[in-house]
Amino acid sequence: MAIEQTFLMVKPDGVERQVVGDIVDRFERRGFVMKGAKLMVIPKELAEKHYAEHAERPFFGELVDFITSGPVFAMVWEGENVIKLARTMMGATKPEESNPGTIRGDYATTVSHNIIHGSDSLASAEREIGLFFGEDLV
Ligand code: DGI
Repeated sequence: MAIEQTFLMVKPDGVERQVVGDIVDRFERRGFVMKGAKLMVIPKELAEKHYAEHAERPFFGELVDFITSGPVFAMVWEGENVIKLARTMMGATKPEESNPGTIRGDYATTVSHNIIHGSDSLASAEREIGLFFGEDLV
């Protein structure tokens, strides 16, 4: 398995609840390496590009409003199989399916305010890292 990079982001609810440190700690303990990080408020245009695949969904407006509602902590993490393993550590999108011990299973009870975003494929990881960090990685 090749070394990969993925884009992870603590959403506004996670920043507000002060779980950034715990989330960073989980990925560090697992053995992944942080390659970029920034606290930022996402401009609406960037949010719409980031979530473009959901543009036709009924919850798109709500999704963009939420993700731009306060600071997020955007990160790039590197390691073997990190895209898939980070998704496992995040837990499922639906709260009734996210197991205790996962980030969402420990902190989230709703599908919309679910603490963390993580790329779901190599193509999305490359696209999202480009959108948020460009070449700006260590
Ligand atoms: O990759 P995920 O974040 O696990 O899930 P996704 O790509 O299917 O959806 C992206 C985000 O959109 C998700 O984290 C929360 C939001 N979302 C997904 N399904 C629903 C939703 N928001 C609302 N309000 N209702 C939904 O059914």
